[in-house]
Amino acid sequence: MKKVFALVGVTLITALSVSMVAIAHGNQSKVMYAEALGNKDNPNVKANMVFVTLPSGDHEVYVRISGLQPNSGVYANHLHFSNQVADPTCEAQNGEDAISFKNLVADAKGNAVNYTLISATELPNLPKSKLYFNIHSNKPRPIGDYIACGNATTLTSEN
Ligand SMILES: [Cu+2]
Repeated sequence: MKKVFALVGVTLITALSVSMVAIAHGNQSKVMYAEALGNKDNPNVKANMVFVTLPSGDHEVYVRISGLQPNSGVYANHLHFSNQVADPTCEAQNGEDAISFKNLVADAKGNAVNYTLISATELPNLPKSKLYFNIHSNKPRPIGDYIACGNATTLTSEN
């Protein structure tokens, strides 16, 4: 019996030191979040975007949107940033570059969700500028003006 307890103890200590090493090396996930609100032509549109950078460097992105016209097709959505200006915003729409997510497809209730996995190889570093999340109109062209936007904030950071 004593041997079993000793083994459990060693396992716990090992697990604890592994996670402490992970924290010491800054191996935590980084999370960005944006709540996108519809512009004045699309007041009912609302979306949430969660962008998680895993310790491996891969990124997992989840978007949920509501208030679209029922069955109204596919919507391009991007996290915009800039290599020209430090603080691109929704208001200014001045992020000339973007990270693309899977299209959002409006269902019969005008809702949609997507999930995009972006590998560390595809996106080795997060942009240095501020970021904002755009959902684009799908008319008159496939990627039109934005219908909803939210400035991204970082919820947790490496430390
Ligand atoms: Cu865009």
